[in-house]
Amino acid sequence: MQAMPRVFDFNSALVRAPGKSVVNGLRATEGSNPEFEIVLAEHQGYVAALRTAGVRVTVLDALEQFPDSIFVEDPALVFSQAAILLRPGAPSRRAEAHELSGVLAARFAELLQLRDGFADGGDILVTPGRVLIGLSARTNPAGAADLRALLASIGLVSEEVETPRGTLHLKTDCSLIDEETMLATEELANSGVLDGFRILVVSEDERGAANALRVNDTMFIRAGCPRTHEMLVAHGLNVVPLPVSEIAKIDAGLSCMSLRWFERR
Ligand code: CIR
Repeated sequence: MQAMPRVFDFNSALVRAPGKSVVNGLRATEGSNPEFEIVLAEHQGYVAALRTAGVRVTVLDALEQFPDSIFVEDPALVFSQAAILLRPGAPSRRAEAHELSGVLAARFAELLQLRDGFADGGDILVTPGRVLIGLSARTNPAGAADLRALLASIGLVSEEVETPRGTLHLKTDCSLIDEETMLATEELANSGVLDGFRILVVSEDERGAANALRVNDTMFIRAGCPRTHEMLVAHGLNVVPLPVSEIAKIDAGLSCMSLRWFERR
């Protein structure tokens, strides 16, 4: 009999190539624009790394009219049994969900759709026991309530939590490392949101490392975070750093560039 996949076991992923407009992606603070060529190289490195980790990756065409559409994690949620089209909280991103509908309908037995409020996939953290939904500037109570009903309809228990104020998404500040352990910023670790999990806290100068990505037996972290790297190796993980300094200029990290699921073949 086949073993049940763990929540971080994935054999399939969707990503979207960046368009040149990615340099105009949303960002919370002023700063230098990312360079398109470097974003592209970072994206290609990310895709190659997912493939090396055992994932079959489909690369969707760039959408110039949506600068942030490279961040496919936000407009949808995917599970083995179903996909859910979300309603991203940023007006410029709202139609990105529609752009995914055909692709998801072709791959998932069931395609559900958020009808009320707003929710970004970056606020949704899937853990073994329950799905955490972070309330944020992008995910509001109406969206969270509708999403909870949709998740319940496919057999998933969920819970609303608070994304730290001023933080873009819940997963900007935390990532699942294994069934019992989270990587998190100190602020989130102290908030109580992750109670019940063992928490490895990133140092203040490596805050950005909290958005990491566990895929099968590989733990991807952003390059240039030696303390986090060391801490995760000490935890027994196979750690692979990936450069994301350009996409970080538009407030993004590792989880946001893919939709990942375990397809039962
Ligand atoms: C945005 O503000 O929507 C994009 N510039 C960044 C989205 C990052 N998404 C994520 O971490 N899930």
